[in-house]
Amino acid sequence: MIQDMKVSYSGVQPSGNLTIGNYLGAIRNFATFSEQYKCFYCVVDAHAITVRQTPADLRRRTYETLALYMACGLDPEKNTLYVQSHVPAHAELAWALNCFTMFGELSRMTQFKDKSAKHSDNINAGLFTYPVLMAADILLYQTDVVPVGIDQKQHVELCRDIATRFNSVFPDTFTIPEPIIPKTGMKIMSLADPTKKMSKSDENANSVVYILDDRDTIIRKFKRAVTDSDTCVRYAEGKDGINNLMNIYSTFTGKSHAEIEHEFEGRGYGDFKLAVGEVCADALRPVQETYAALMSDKAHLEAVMKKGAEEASYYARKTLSKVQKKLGFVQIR
Ligand code: ATP
Ligand code: LTN
Repeated sequence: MIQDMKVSYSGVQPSGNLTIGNYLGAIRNFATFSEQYKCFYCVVDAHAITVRQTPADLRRRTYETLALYMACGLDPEKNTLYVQSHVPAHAELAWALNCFTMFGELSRMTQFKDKSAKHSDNINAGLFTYPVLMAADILLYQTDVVPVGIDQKQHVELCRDIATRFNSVFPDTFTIPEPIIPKTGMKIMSLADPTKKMSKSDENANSVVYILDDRDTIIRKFKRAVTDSDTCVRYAEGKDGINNLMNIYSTFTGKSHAEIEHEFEGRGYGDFKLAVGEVCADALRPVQETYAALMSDKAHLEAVMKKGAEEASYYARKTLSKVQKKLGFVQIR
């Protein structure tokens, strides 16, 4: 709680062009908390460097991710929007929490196993302790809810375990957060391999629909999406490609699977794929227009970053100094 309001916190890595998975699973939902919660949404650049990044790209994507937050409806007057590296308390708390996190717990994290398989030449300690920095992000703001896609549920659960362990030694330090996973859109799959999560760092651009793809590209990508040899649009086990397209259509339109099956009865996959492409392109158009306007004013984005960093630092320092006192660190002013 901050000033009698519950707190919502989430983050996105500036590690690539954002996808409709990031949009439907996370960012689109962030704005729904703005009225009733005190909201902090962070561009987590420190997390992004756990995988090798080209510095100029990381810098550009940091601006782009902030602009996309705003284009997706996050008003910087109502939400604290900021960049993780601008608030050093994150790194400081992460160190303390490292000392309350077990090697075995981190070894079990699915994202660590996946990413270390994918980047076998660079299995660095940061990749291993990534969830501890994420726990620090969340716990610094006494967060109540963390809106994320289902792939991040395990990390939020570890954060709860770390906070509970810390609180059992030093009572009343942290609020224990809850993950909030959307009912639809929680896991958008790759269009080329619908058994794999759609991911912004996928090398095959055709498997991913980016928030900033133009209408023709969106429609072309959906047209090419891998499906099956059946012809009937229905949700069923073993039809991963169609199930994924139905989930995407359902998340954009609010229609249930039964309604979608009814709408496309007697029509082939071609019609359905075109319809998915169209609803997606229509929904993204206003986001793309606002984004273009925001990106043309870098000074404004920097002003938002600065204000966000000041606001976030105020709350983060409060929690950090409470933790430091409890741990027995000498405070000097
Ligand atoms: P990377 O490929 O670099 O690991 P990513 O595409 O998985 O990145 P993140 O920055 O790790 O994206 O995730 C930001 C948010 O988007 C998280 O809340 C995550 O759960 C959500 N998210 C990412 N991909 C998907 C997806 N395919 N479906 C639903 N939610 C997703
Ligand atoms: N690990 C997340 C990004 C992230 C995050 C957070 C999400 C970093 N810090 C705090 C929620 C809360 C990811 O890879 N998607």
